[in-house]
Amino acid sequence: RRRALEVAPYPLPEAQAVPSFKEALLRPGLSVIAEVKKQSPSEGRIREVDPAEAALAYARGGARAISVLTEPHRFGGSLLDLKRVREAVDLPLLRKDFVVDPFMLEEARAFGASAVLLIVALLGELTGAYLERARALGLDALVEVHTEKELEIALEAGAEILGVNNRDLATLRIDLATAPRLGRLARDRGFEGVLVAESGYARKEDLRPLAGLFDAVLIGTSLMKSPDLEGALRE
Ligand code: IGP
Repeated sequence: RRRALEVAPYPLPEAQAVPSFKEALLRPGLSVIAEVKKQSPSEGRIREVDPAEAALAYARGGARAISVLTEPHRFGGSLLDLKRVREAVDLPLLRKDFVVDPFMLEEARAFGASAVLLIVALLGELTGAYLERARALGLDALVEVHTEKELEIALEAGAEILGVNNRDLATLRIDLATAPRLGRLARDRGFEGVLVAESGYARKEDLRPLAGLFDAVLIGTSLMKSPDLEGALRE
């Protein structure tokens, strides 16, 4: 165990019991992870919203889990947003951030997350070590890939929840063919875990290629932009 992992930059609140992210996604049908996201690099300002109120509307609309952006500079999020959402709803929460330090896992746990996002494009061969650390803290990990090479690393690392991002994080471009393509490839390679399609979903018919292949879909922008958060989810 590396010594650096034992040194906390600041004291954290004691972690509370949280519901299982993985179990929630495995319920029958395509589970929706609804995202609270006030701004993004591709959209700029999306919506001025109280994260707790948005999460409540999502919960009433039938979301099975909620993703909360905590990244401050590009996405206008914070750990306080995560904490507020934790206090507002009973659903499992995903801490959505660019995790690049093990301490961010401890933070996620302390502020009420059930799961963290691990982006293979950022972590590369370190993905397995982060996955192990997350597990040791009782956190699920959504391991995000966008290419075949990244998929290989994720499978090698032992990911149990695999997220295929339709958005290329370098160009910010969306291609909705990415998720079905890499999802199928993952299943062909024997992946039996939870499959999550991410980014760019705005219309009901966009979800059709996911049926029977994916367990869940992560939707942010299109929900955030709709005047009625609860109604948009029910559709
Ligand atoms: C949601 P969208 O297009 O519905 O807003 O996408 C989610 O997939 C997106 O926010 C996301 C993301 C990320 C954000 C996926 N991976 C990594 C920040 C970092």
